[in-house]
Amino acid sequence: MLVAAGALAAGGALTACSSNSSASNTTTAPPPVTVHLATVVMDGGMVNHSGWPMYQPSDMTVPKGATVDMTIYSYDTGTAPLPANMAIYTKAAGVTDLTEGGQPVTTVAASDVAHTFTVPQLGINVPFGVAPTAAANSEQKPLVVTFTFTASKSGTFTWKCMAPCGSGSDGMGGPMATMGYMEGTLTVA
Ligand SMILES: [Cu+2]
Repeated sequence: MLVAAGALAAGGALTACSSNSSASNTTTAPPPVTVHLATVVMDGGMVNHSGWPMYQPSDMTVPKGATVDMTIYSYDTGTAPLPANMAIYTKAAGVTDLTEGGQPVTTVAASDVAHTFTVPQLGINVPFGVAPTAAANSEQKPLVVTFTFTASKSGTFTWKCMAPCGSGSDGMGGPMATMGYMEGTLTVA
């Protein structure tokens, strides 16, 4: 009501309305689309599969050309430090406005990394740390990771975690080598 009254007062009611979403007779390009995407990282205990942290969902689809506002809610409290030869994955890449726990982030110290969300073919890398320590007798809260990217290339791309959070001597086995756990697909269509 306030908006309508203001627009009328300004003598611009029709202009204000047509700028919202209805078709314009002077433009043929579709309006930019923003979509929201969310996934949750659970530790193995939460999915009854000890030692097998999991992204859920692990297969995601976004429209081509969309601006994707993505949120990762990570409940994992354990680190998986990146080794020196993987140091590149400590730096955020291919995304803007990365925040973790409400703070702007560009790099996560290798020793603090819990997981990454990495889409090699799209140049996207998002490292993040552990979930906040829960007070006694209170439920675990997630680390909230937010960022934005543009899905400009169509296809089905494999995303993966680059932090050695899995099994085996190098931490790259088990969930790190299994689709639906520490890897999955991002489809741009
Ligand atoms: Cu991981």
